[in-house]
Amino acid sequence: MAEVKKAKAEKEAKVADPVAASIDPATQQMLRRAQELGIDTVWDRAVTMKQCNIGLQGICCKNCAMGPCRLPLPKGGIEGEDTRKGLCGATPNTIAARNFIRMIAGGAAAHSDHGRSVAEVFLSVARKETEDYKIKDPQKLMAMAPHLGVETTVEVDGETKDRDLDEIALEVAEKAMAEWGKPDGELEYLKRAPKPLYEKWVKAGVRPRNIDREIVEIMHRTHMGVDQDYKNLIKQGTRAALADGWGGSMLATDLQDVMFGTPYPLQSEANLGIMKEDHVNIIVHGHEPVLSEMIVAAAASKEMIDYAKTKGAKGIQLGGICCTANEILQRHGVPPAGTFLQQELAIITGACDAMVVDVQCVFQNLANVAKCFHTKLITTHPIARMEQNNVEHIEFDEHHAMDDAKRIVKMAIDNFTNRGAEVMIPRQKATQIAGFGVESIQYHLGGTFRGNYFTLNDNIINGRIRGIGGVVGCNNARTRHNEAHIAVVKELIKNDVIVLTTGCNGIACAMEGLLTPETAGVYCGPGLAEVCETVGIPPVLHMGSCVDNSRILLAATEVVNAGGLGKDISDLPAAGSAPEWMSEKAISIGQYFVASGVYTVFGVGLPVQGAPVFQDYLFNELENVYGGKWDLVVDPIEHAQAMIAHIDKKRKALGIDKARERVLMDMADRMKLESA
Ligand code: BF8
Repeated sequence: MAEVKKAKAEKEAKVADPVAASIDPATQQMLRRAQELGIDTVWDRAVTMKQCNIGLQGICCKNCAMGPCRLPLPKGGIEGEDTRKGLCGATPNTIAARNFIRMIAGGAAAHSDHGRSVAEVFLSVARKETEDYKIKDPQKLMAMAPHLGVETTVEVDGETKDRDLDEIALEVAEKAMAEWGKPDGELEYLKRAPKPLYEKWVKAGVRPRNIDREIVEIMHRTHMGVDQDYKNLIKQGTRAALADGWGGSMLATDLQDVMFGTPYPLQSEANLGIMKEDHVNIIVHGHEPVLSEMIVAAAASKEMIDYAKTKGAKGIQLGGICCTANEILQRHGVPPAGTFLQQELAIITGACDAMVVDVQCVFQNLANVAKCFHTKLITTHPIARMEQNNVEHIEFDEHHAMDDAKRIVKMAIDNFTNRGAEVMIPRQKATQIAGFGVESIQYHLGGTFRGNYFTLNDNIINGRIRGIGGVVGCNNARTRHNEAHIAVVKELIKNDVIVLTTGCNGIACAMEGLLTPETAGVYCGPGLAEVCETVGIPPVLHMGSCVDNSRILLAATEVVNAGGLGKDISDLPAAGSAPEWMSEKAISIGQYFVASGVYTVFGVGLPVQGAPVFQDYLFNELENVYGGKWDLVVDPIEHAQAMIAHIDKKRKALGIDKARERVLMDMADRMKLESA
């Protein structure tokens, strides 16, 4: 009844109810503020704009001009043969599979084109064409080189010597660039996966040949009148998704680490309360960190801080939204001002002197909101411009990156004095420890002396840690902001499941204060709490942006390699989750996790529900091919419980389902378990 009343009130008012829109008080406050000022936000638009029920179920085909053909499920479900078909005869399975893999193409393209941009900058570094970027982490370069087939040593007169670093960098850059378009072979990084997984990909015939080709082939196969077999369509979807996770995204992560530094744990804060009334506030938003890295440096320079002081500001406060935020958080401790859904709200504070956007997850409505304030909205990427005339475009170029960054920071400083009286910054912000990655987990769990994943494996085997949950992904204005993210994560850690997070889930967890070691004593089950307290880590480890989901793949591989928990990722007591997803990138990530052997649960809904046979293929049969499968569970507690049930199933299969005394396992013990 209360729900009906609320819906009715919303309908009459045509604006969102702030408390129903978000669990976060800062967001609620700013949403109220927006409504007072008569500025519409994504939540208000979600009240007035109804979703298309047929599109939601994935059974609308608009791939030719005889359509759109809409194939709704008959009322009361399908009895007997499913006779639905489009004008050309396309079945619901074909249509849903085409739509699904087109989403994979979109997601894989976004991640991988980001990776390509990074590789291009790295090529400029290797060719010494830019002064602004350098190799910051040569160790990471040496670590990634062999995976691209680049030698790091050379034989001279029968002696093995280290190769010149510049030479290695150039070859790595060229090899990396070739991954997008080489004519023969397969992606080099596929062999980083555990061998049994690689062999599954060989058997299924899904090894990506090069990144671009797999995405193009999706567009060809889903053109009118081409691939008409949902199994064959999803096979291509898998190829493109693997080209993302084990290709474009992984290369983006590696090369960003080489140029900008590999993240190590650091302290920061999160939420809109990081903005400061007496400072120049610059918010960077989007995904590619190449420009924001320079903005971080420019904003920290004495020259710019002194200049800000001449305008009456006490300093410069940099903050972020979305995954650009995660990138500069992980490496520099710059605090995120919020998740994807809070982007308009950062401007509505009235204290945002410049918002600098690059690519992906950027609302076009930002320009309309910026018009109501003094905020300079600056686009920076040639492929992502806005039509509104209040938007400035400063095109970033790696050859004069620092000049571009200084120009942008100066523009923000000059704008500080133009602020109106309408500043309102919520006070909420939470402390967080972020900056985890494959390397730092290894270090944290064993120190420099015996740094390895053995300690993690031992604690999983002895049952203190029940399993691993990867919880990632977006917010979605069709669900209550952050509610499912936080409920899923809390339910997992309560049940001793350690959580690896990326993307907007990472920001949501930070806002909720879940990214501190102290959280362990409050929310975790006794086993996980004990491990976190002993080692000094939070129970939720922030691994970075969405391209950094590749870090989760590699961490899982390290767990397999450390022994005792099976021979493949699909053997691990682990599960993946995206409770509030919305983006095509999430579908690509979901598919590469499934194809890497992970049981992957989505919330919200999946656009396959109108094609039950195709859905069943994703939700059940894919497990026979890769060991991983999709699932959809909307209720967050049931969602987490489904992950826990899967983790328990895997523990049982490994013979570690009985509570065990903590014993330090040696290699012989682990081998015994493996052969059990
Ligand atoms: O790439 S989690 S809303 S910001 S798509 Fe976008 Fe989703 Fe956030 Fe990062 Ni990922």
